[in-house]
Amino acid sequence: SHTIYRKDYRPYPFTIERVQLHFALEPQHTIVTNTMHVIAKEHNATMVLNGEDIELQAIYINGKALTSYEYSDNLLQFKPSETEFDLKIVSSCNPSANSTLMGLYVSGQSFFTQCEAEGFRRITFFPDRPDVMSEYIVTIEADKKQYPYLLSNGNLISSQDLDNGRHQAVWHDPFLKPCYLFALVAGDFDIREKTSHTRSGREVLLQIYSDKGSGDQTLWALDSLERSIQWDEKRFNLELDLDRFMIVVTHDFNMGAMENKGLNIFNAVYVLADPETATDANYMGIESVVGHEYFHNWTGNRVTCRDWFQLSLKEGLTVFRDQEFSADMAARLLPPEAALSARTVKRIEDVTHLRAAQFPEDAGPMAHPIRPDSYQEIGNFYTMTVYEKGAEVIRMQHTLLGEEGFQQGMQEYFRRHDGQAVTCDDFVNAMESVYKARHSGKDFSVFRHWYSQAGTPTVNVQLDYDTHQQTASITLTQHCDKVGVEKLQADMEKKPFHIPFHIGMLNQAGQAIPLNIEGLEDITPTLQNGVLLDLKVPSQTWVFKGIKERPILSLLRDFSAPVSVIYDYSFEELAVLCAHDSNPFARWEATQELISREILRLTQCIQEEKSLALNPIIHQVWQHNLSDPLLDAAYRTWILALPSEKVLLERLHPITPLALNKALQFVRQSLATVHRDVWISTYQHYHAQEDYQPDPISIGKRSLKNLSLNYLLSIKDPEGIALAKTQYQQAKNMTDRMGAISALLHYADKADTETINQDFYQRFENNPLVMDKWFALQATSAQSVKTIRTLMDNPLFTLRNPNRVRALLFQFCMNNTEAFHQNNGEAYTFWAEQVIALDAINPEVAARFARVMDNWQRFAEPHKTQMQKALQSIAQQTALSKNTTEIIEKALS
Ligand code: B3K
Ligand code: ZN
Repeated sequence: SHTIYRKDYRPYPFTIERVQLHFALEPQHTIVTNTMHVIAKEHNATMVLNGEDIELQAIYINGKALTSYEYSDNLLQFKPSETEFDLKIVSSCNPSANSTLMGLYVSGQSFFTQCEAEGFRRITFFPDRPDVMSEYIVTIEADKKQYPYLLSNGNLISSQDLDNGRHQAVWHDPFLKPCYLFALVAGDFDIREKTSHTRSGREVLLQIYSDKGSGDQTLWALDSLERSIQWDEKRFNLELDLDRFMIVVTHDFNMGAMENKGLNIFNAVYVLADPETATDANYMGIESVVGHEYFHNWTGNRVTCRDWFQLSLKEGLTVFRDQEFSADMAARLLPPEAALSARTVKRIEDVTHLRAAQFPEDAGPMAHPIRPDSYQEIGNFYTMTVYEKGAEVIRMQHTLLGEEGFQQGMQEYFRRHDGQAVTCDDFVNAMESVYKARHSGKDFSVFRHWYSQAGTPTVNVQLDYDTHQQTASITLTQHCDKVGVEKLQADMEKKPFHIPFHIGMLNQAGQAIPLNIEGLEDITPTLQNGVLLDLKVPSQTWVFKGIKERPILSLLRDFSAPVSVIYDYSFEELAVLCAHDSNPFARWEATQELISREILRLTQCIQEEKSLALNPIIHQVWQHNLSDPLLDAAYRTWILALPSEKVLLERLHPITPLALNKALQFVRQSLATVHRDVWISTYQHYHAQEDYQPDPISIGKRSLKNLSLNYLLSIKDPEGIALAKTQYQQAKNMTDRMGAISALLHYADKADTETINQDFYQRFENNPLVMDKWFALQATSAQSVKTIRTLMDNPLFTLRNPNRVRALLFQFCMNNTEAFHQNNGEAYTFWAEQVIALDAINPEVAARFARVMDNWQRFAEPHKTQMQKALQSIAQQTALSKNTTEIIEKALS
């Protein structure tokens, strides 16, 4: 397959000042007339336009038919004889046959578009690259009865009725934009709207369009949008630049949502919510994605990417912004202690997500720097690395600069680049200019390696305590192996990363030790009794004076850098941190580290068929944290929960999924048995029937209650089962209902769950988002592939709807260890079959699904060989998409 390299970037030799689009919409045959005003920037250049899956009807230059052009391999090329001209291209497409959900497609009864990254070429011929920015005027013409609403970016200029029951609308977007931000929607919708005022007093119209009958489920999304607007004004000094901001819902969408200028298009799961059908996690997801897409209006749209290698410029930065938005919203109105706890819970969630999904990516065949150097298919690079690790790299700059310095850097970035298509380097340059001014010329030259190198660095920590001198010397040593494509570059030498490493020290009684240090210039001001060590070289030692006893180290507080820490803790030291660390993030981390070590040890015991017993220190820690009155429910849930199975799998060499799963079950059951009465009383304490509110305090109570239920059901405790059944039946909100049914389906016997499982189905049969939850529950609790095949025969299942595919197939293959990794390898064959079937329908989603086997080489036998065979059976297919080909090729290389 064809590889594209970052180093090959060349500017486009033409400016396309203005694009006038005319759409004559028909589901099976839409005609697009595209008139571009073009100005040549170079003498004698060839004009190259992309076009894919569309039929070329005619080309005109200044009204005269053009006959001398070349058209092959999805490229239309010609040499214009003039330097400034109107180029008109007429083409047609078939939106109802478009199952890729890229370009113009039909979902339900409506038309939608998705252009990022390279979907605009499926609508019309155009230089489909983000550095070609134009003004758009869009005319949409369609049947009025079927499509009463005709939407595009910017402002509505006019609308009028036409003959034959048709009508048209004309939209104008005053801001220059790349074509990936173009959007069109046509259909019939419920609308919820409100007018709001920006900080400078401008009136703006905020609207949410959703399928008929769902308008009463858009309140939370609309409020989230208004909060996003206000937050961006307050925290980032950025104001909405449009008079009108629209969100439209679709049920068929390849991902979460899309930030098209003024016309965001959203997967229904990130808009529709009411207490009966949406969980707390859904509410939080909506707030975060509505925020994310809105924040793109500045970070992505006003300043966009020069080329797709720069994707993290907008995505890493915008994820960082949405994480901070969610944290600020969670902490809002709370007293300082509770606010810190709420922010920490958000941080724990984000870090867990990073470790569970990005760390494996960074250790596998698809590993790439946050700014990749090459790709075959850009659709495959909307990754955890570009997004979530990208956000960590922005967060480190925030840590190094402080909030005030970071905001100064942002202002400088917009001062330099507003209205431009730029690079990650441009962003770092703006931040660096502030850093240099504030830190006497220190620069970001080492920091930039985060953009050019892949892999998760390890930081080895060594403590040397000198009793006589009362000094504690801390030595940090970093290391990062070559990963992914780096391994193929023989001459590449990995350079050190710039790692801001936040630490604290505790004495043996668990009290914080105030830190004094030699060589103060390497240290930023004190953070909650801790310090930030600025590691920029392979290895460095810091000496702390006046330390009266051997300290217990609290390391990488708040996860100040995306690294793995190696330090030889004793169980006793970890137990002190688990109970006393004043940094709540580090305290949670200690609980996870303690129990992870134990789970990994037990996994080994299972492999060796030894008997199992849980270290009593674990029970002491859980006992302490179950009853510590200072902890709020949300935070307590996290420090009493077991680590993510995915995070644990990463620590096994080789990966033995079934043994790990057994060890996890053993630990869960052991904690459930020993603390059984406390789980019951905790459940009862937090099980209040209040009116549903998605605020962090109420969410925390529900999560601790549902965690208790899970522990209790893991040992099939009869009282626990009864509580779960009652909770299901009396539930007034989906969080309670899901908490109960999920615990029952995953742990109880079938006889105890069948009625409830059927009740859930019948109750919500007509709600696709809730049926996705039902399919996901079946997928994660299924015992075998056979069950999944039966579910695929259910009339509500279809491979054409990405949400349904994610609910059933992704969930089974990614979140059901026991059934997916059965020793007979049957599920791997099933997976390969489904990748192939899905690839013929939707390559972007299929390629994502194909990544299930990314780290097959690290699995133990018999898994490894079986997985390889499954991968090979896909590789042998002749008509595989570019997307899936890249994933499979890399996995097998
Ligand atoms: N920018 C979009 C990504 C769309 C990519 C589709 N292949 C969503 C987001 O990050 O906000
Ligand atoms: Zn984004």
